[in-house]
Amino acid sequence: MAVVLYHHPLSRAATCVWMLEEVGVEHELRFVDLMAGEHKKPDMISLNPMGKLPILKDGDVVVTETAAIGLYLADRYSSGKLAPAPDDPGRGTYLRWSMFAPAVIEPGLMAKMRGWEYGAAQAGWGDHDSMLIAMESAVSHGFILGDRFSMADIIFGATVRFMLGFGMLEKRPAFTAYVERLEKRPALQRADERGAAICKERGIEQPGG
Ligand SMILES: N[C@@H](CCC(=O)N[C@@H](CS)C(=O)NCC(=O)O)C(=O)O
Repeated sequence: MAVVLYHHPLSRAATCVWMLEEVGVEHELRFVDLMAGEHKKPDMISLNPMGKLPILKDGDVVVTETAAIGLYLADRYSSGKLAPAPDDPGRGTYLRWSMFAPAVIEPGLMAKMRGWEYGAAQAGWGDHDSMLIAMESAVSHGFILGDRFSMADIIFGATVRFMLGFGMLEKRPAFTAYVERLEKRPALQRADERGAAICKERGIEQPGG
């Protein structure tokens, strides 16, 4: 099979399963045992020198970084649908919030949780309150592109969903309503079911499960 996702169900690779389910491309999930340190073995390091999941292989193309995997899959297999075309007026908004998740939300919430001291003007993720207001502005009107669901909603939305689930993000109404909208997606439900089935099969305990 051309498309292979190196996967562990309790990792960001779970988000990539949702991406693959939405895009509808045939693929294989290749289990990497994070607990046994398989992601630090030479064959994995040769694909991702960071020694981290997820890793997507599409033929000879290797893509790491969850957001990049989403943008790649949408452009390659769902252009004009999950990815607005380059000349679509929604393209800028789509890219903006796709990048916001790993560049601002992830470090911003980690900084908050760990009580990091930093200068908000120098740190790319800025101050916490501004970040929350920006996030609300992105999703309070529906999906990132309004009525149109796109890959940006998986990249941004999976981050919001995960951070809410782990109590790292304030439960503001705009965020909880957004996650409710996302959880209606059959592709997300299928991805969750696949993750749960792999956990069951391999005896992996799911948080809260
Ligand atoms: N920036 C990366 C983060 C990847 C990452 O931190 N993956 C975690 C699992 S969710 C991992 O592989 N951790 C194992 C380790 O670093 O040893 C992305 O967005 O994909």
